[in-house]
Amino acid sequence: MARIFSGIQPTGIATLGNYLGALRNWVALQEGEDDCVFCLVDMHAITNFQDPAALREQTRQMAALLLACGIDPARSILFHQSAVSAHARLAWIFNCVARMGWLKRMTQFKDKAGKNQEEVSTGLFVYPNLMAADIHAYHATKVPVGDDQLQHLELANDIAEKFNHDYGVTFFPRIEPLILKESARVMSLRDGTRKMSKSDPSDQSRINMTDTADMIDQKIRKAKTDTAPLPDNLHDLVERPEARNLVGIFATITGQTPHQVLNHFAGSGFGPFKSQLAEALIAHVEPIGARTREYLDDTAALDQILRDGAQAAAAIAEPIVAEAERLVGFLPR
Ligand code: AQP
Repeated sequence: MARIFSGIQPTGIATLGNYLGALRNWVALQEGEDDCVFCLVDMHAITNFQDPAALREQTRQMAALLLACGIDPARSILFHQSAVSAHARLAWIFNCVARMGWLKRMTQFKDKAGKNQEEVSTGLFVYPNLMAADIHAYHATKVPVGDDQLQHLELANDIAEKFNHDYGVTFFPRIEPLILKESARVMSLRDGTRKMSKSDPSDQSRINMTDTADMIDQKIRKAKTDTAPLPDNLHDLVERPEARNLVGIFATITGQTPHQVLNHFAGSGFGPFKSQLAEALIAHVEPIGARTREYLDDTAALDQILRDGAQAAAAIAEPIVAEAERLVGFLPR
């Protein structure tokens, strides 16, 4: 039996992108044989400034949403990262193992910092070291990731290898990415070349998993498209990123292939397609939003689930990180 670790940043309300690309896969993974550890990575979230009250609210909202999606605290560990100090302690050790040159090559840092590299937080720069610590603190060997995180996983393996080499041990295992065949990349409703993001300033760019039926309907109707009818084959969507994105969402949410969707809508304009898409999305998303609100109505119960999760997480991570601290030469705590 292996251990799976995955995290999500409470930087806003989870989007349809987070759901189709990650959360629904997490729910499926907990049905399998492996132990699952799911983490609300609030320490990663503050690499970009977060209003403190909003961060607290978003962390609870994300916990409620994960539960509403089907994460079951009786089967999986669900907690917030800052509640388990082992993450920060191991991240510091990894800050001292990883090399500047390795981090400078991370494309996500370059993308996120853009031309502003002197102004972003040092936390954003060492973010991959904390991510490596998140995983290695549990000796997790399987991590479900999208393509954009593969480079960070390779770095986590490089860090483990250097640690093992420097201290003459075989302590941290190799991590394998879990590339799920169904994992879908969902793009912005305003720009089919940018991914749908919970922190995008435009609410119209995304479907939030707590949006009401009216909001979903309105956002899909206003979603950017073009004037040509839908084609009968995928090749003709290559140059039409917005149309391709909507067809992809339709296919994923209804359990069809994009090809089947096009077979059905070929030659039609976007009107009927969009209304069926909105209908399918509402049927899927609205119950999750309603359950999320129910969990949020009882903050005390929600906080207790997170506290229990943190205790279970610490029971695994503490001895592993204590051993890493011993290996580097720290006196016992
Ligand atoms: N648009 C997307 N399509 C498919 N998968 C996505 N994920 C995020 N956006 C999409 C997947 O969701 C998981 C959790 O992501 P995260 O919160 O840790 O960070 P992120 O990838 O940076 O997600 P966001 O929504 O874009 O957050 P912000 O706006 O805060 O940066 C990951 O598995 C990710 O692949």
